[in-house]
Amino acid sequence: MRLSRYFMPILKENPKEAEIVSHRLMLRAGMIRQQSQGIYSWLPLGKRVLDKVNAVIREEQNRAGAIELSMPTLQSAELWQESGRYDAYGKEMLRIKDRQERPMLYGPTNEEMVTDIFRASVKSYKDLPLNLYHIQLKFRDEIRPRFGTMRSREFMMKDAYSFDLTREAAEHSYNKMFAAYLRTFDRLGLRAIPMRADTGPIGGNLSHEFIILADTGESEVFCHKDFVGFDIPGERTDFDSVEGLQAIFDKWTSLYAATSEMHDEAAFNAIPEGERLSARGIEVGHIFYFGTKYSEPMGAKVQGPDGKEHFVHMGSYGIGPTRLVPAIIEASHDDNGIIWPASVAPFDVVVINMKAGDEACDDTCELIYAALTKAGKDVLYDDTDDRAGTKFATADLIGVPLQIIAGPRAVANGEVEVKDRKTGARETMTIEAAINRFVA
Ligand code: 5CA
Repeated sequence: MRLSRYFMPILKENPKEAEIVSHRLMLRAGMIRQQSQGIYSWLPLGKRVLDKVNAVIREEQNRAGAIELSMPTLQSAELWQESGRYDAYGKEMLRIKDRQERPMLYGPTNEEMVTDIFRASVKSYKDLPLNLYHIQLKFRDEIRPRFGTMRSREFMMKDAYSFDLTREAAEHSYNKMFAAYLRTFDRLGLRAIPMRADTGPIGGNLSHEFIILADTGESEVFCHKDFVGFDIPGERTDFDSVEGLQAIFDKWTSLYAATSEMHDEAAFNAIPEGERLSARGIEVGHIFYFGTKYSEPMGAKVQGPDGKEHFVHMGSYGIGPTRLVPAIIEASHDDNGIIWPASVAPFDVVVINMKAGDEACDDTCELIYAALTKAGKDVLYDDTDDRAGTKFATADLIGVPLQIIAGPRAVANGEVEVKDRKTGARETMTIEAAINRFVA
């Protein structure tokens, strides 16, 4: 992508409305724009990051055996009347009428709709276990939308829904998502700690929030310090192994960890003082087991091996991609801007032409740009005629992990500089070596 032809509206000044660093940097880097309170457009740079976050989420959901589909944002009120949540959900639900005056709503979550899909076609235990997910916009008319896309009214959610014949089988499904979440957040460069949580309007009795520690987080959390060093389940995790996944779950729930709603002061104080962690955190995922809460009122049942009909045991599993993007920034930035983990960086590398219009600089940059693009890298080429200082500031602000800097003096020697955004380390090398470093 040539920056001269891209759309990346950088802000020079710090936007006044931004209270936390991630919101400030997302606005400054031209990633998002507020359209009305708590409702955002994702501009091209932001969209790239969001897509990469979703790609990681999708890979790990698929690895754990979940199957992707797509459900609509608008739902009929009837489904919610069946489950009894239409009246219970309150003012957070945006209610709409169509031209026939039929009550509709903008979905805040999809338990009812997915249960409807399930009951229409699944009739036998032989089709279980089943886990269906989608990545879709949601709307919740939050009283206090704030911090940009961290807590917005319209937001994206990956929501998965599992169906099983028995409680034991449903616990295995729960553990699959538990392990998948540990892997997902790790791949996004985050250390998320699962904590016992309140189930709120989703319901049920088993629930964990995945929390990343951050001073600007909205949740107050209490846990054992050792979680910070726990091993993440590897790529070869066998998601079909009931014992293997139970062992992961048991290990990650063996020490105290709870949000303020579930906090047990006495249990926390039983931890030796030096090993206690009381901090603020950001909830990036939330998983629930709620048994037959929706399947019973909505009549979602299958025939079991005993020939009888059984209401299915369900769970739901949410991740907030549009919250994860600012959460990653909260965890990874410096005074100059964002520092993206490679897995979600909008570009792999930025090529900075320090003197656009200079033949040698132009040729060198074009050569590098073409070679890296051919090698399948996402390359941003700063071919604008801005001052070098402005270009450096922009490259640092948008947080691309590596920069290749081509200035007239180095280019005259057949060389360029490669800068690591995170460490700031610069290395001069031949043009060929620079290309090979990325292609290899
Ligand atoms: N149906 C269940 C799980 S699929 C559910 O709705 N869970 S939730 O309410 O906990 O939301 C799941 C995730 O969506 C949260 O962990 C959070 O990451 C994200 N999320 C929820 N509300 C917002 C919001 N207002 N803005 C941004 N992200 C949100």
